[in-house]
Amino acid sequence: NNPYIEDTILLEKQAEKVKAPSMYKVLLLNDDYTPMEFVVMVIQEYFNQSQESATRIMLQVHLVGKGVCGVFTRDVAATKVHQVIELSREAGHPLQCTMEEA
Ligand code: NFA
Repeated sequence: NNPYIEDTILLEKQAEKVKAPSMYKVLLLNDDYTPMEFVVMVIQEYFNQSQESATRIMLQVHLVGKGVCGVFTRDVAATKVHQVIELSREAGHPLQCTMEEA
């Protein structure tokens, strides 16, 4: 009786596949050697935070052991992790950066 039933079913199957991308937190981990100013600079430059916000995140990492710098799609999060680690190694610091599903 519904002449559009087959098209309707096709559209419903397609719609089921359209979902928001998984989001990932990018975290910095504390260590005993990376200078605080370097961590603040990294957070400002790679996570677009003000000096005040970057300082808050750095202190959270320093005091609690880890802290979230931002939440991104998987590819963007992975790129940030690699960029932060690369810059830290070039600067001779052991700073660790990682990602986990939000
Ligand atoms: N704990 C480091 C220090 O005392 C500072 C630091 C903060 C390192 C956040 C890594 C991440 N110099």
